Amino acid sequence: MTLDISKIRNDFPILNQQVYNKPLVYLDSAASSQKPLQVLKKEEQLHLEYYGNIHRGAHFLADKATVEFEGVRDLVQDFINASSREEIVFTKGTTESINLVASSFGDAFVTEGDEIIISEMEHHANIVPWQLLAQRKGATIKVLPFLDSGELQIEKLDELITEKTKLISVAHVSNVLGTVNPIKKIIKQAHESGVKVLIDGAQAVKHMAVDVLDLDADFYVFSAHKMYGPNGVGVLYGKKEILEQMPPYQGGGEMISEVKFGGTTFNELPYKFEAGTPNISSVIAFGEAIKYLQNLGIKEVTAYENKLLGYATEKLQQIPGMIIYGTHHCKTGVITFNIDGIHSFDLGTMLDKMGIAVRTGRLCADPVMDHYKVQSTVRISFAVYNTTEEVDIFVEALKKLVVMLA
Ligand code: C6P
Repeated sequence: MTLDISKIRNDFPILNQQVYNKPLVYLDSAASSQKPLQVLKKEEQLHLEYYGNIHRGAHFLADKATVEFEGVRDLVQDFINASSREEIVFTKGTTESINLVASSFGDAFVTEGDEIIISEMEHHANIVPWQLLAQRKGATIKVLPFLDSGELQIEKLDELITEKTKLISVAHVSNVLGTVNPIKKIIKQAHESGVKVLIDGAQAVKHMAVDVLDLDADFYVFSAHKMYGPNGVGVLYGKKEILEQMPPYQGGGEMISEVKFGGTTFNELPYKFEAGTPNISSVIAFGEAIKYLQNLGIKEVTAYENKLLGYATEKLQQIPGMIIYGTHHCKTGVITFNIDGIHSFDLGTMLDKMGIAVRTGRLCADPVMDHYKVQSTVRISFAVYNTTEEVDIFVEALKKLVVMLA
């Protein structure tokens, strides 16, 4: 079944506007995607009809909100094919999910002299929490490098994994290079040495089907706001037997079973990791984002976005001075580039004035910038609502800017 993109665009009224008297072309969905009406309406409906604090109320509103909230946990479980709903922990986002694991798994399992492997293409959110853990515990961070094409050098894992390795944490898809990493292979190899693996799926979940059981991932984390959901919500998937052995991340209401001044017992999974009142309205609206993607059909979405990526790549390669970072054939979602002799910030600012929203800068991935010895880049990123016509508008704008600024 092919997707009806103009029908899809009707679900995103924000796209149908002019900025600086130019039709908006939104090419920044890797930073945050826009939200369909279904998501926006759900949040409004909750506040108009049945808002109440969850898990605590002895009244109709609280009960209804609780049922809806817990229903979204089931939707997430189904969406990533987890074996049980207890394995789905709601967080603020990918960043908090990684911090939770670094803190809690780190406390339980990482000791002085241990090693954690991350890759050279990680977002800062998948670097800094491990550095903080390493500092606390006297552990070491080792880095799996990538080739200029954007391909991870996974053959180097053999020499990187030692008997001291406790965890490998790697992106499913790079937010700069777009590379889709061979995570199933990485996980298999890690498990052969008894090493656990966390997958940062922030840039993957809206583009492709994710099956945590098939991957055998120990942890898989992502944010709702990059997959048509509200901001302020993320997911930590963790295998039940590992989560059970991990201590709580934060203390407070909800995460306890019984509190005495002499000592506290903790709640069962997943509540042990959900201290305090969660982001009730955003979680409930997130359910609509998952349904939205499922109704479109994730396979159709993948195929359409890959077509867009191929189309845009081919057009961009024809622009003189174009340098694309990340040219691996297994790629999705983003194109990061510079044009020889033109500053990326100038391009970004001028594109904005032409109605085209892109991201510029270091993309929260300093090591990737260092790899290519660049200070800054321009990135375009796609979602299912983008069109080849928008790519044409962007490419024509870029051609004009090359003439103006070079
Ligand atoms: N990348 C980008 O423009 P949060 O902020 O917690 O929702 O996601 C953090 C994060 C973690 N991992 C990867 C691979 C990411 O891409 C991001 C967020 C955005 O590339 C904002 S910096």
